Parts: sequence; structure tokens; C-alpha cells
Amino acid sequence: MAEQGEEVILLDFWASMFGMRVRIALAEKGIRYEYREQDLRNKSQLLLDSNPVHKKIPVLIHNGKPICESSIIVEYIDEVWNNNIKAPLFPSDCYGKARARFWADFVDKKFYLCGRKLYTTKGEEHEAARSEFIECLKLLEGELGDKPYFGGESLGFLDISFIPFYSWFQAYETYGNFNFEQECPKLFTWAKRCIRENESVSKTLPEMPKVFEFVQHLRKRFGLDD
Ligand code: GS8
Repeated sequence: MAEQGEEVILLDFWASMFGMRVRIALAEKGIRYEYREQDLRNKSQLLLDSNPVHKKIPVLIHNGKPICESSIIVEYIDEVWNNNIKAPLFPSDCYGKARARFWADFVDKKFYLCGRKLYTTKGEEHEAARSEFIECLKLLEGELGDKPYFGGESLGFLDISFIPFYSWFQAYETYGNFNFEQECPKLFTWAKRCIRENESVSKTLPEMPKVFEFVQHLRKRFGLDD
């Protein structure tokens, strides 16, 4: 729990998988904070001042000091509020840490971008993105192996980096025309487990149909649907 007199503010947007990472990490550590929903089409001065480089959410403002980039924020949270209730988010060995960071980086650089293409492109580009997306899922499933969580027995950094995307799966499945459970049964079971066993996750992830509706609006705005 944040110490008395500490001020923790989160600039976020409800459907953002990057923002969800931070919300899950804060919930894991039991930190009280002020949530400030941002209008990304009309950015607040606070957001522009807090993240002048990327001008993106999420931004965590801790005692007036902004921290940007979701993975960096999650690591910060793990380091600052390391006292108590829950185990650290990273494994204690350096190799395990490096591995968790590597795969989280893969989620950001490869998986996220392929996923976006499923609902923003058509034709050949879409077909290529679809194959690549399923390949990414299978690689992640390989990294999970037979473990309950990516880091072992409990929710850790890579789980937190990846599970927010689950709330986008109705959109991914619909526009990517595939079935997650059939393609990657172990990963599907992992997603269900993350939600079932962790209130930090179940309380953070929005309902899939709500995200799906949001994606439908995005497609209309991009001129992909009428
Ligand atoms: C990505 C944040 C991001 O894309 C992170 O924090 O991990 N690498 C960053 N934020 C989006 C909303 S989620 O799709 C955002 O703020 N977009 C506003 C914009 O691009 O103008």
C-alpha cells in the first residue's frame, strides 16, 4: 500500500493493454492510486507534460514524478513497493529476469503489431499478419511450456505483460478468423487461470465484447467498415 502522504496517479485509457499492465501491477502490490482516464484524441496538458517524448499513456506519476512506458512502469512498481504482501514480479535469477524481459519485448514489438494488423489491414497484408500472429502465439505457448505461469508458480512480469491482450481476443479471433483455444490450448488455459486465480487480473481486464465494440468503432473510423 502506498505510504501515507504518497501521491500515485495513473494516466490511462480503459482499453489499453499497456495501461492494464500497470493497473494489474498496482493491484498486485495493493497500492492505492488515482485513476485519470485520458482522451487520446484530445490529449490533456498533464499527459503532454508528463510524456513529452511519446505523448502516450500509460504514465504513472509518483509524488509528482512521471514514469513512462508500461514495462518500465511495472518494473518501477516492483522495485519501489517491494516490501510485502506479494512475491516480487521477477524471478530472482538473472537469467530468468532476462528471459521474462525478452519475451515481454517480443509481445511489444512483434505480437502487438501483428495483432493490430488483424483489424486494420486487408488482403495480402492481412493474410501475412494472420499467419504471423498465430506463429507468435505458438512461440509464446512454447515459452510457457507446462508451467502454470510464465515465471513458474505465480503471476509474474511476463504474465502481466501479456494477459491484458486476452481482453482483445474476441476482436483478434473475429478479424483474424481463427480459434484461440483450438490453436493454442495451453495458452488458452493459462489465460483462464490468470483470470480465475488473480483478482488483480479479473478486476482489471474489461469485458471482451466491450473491447470488440471499441474495435468495431476503430474500423469504421479507419474506413474499413461502413
Ligand atoms: C505503448 C503505449 C501506447 O501505445 C508502452 O507504454 O508500453 N510502448 C508503450 N499507448 C497508446 C494507447 S494503447 O494503444 C497511446 O497512448 N496512443 C496515443 C497516441 O499514439 O497518440
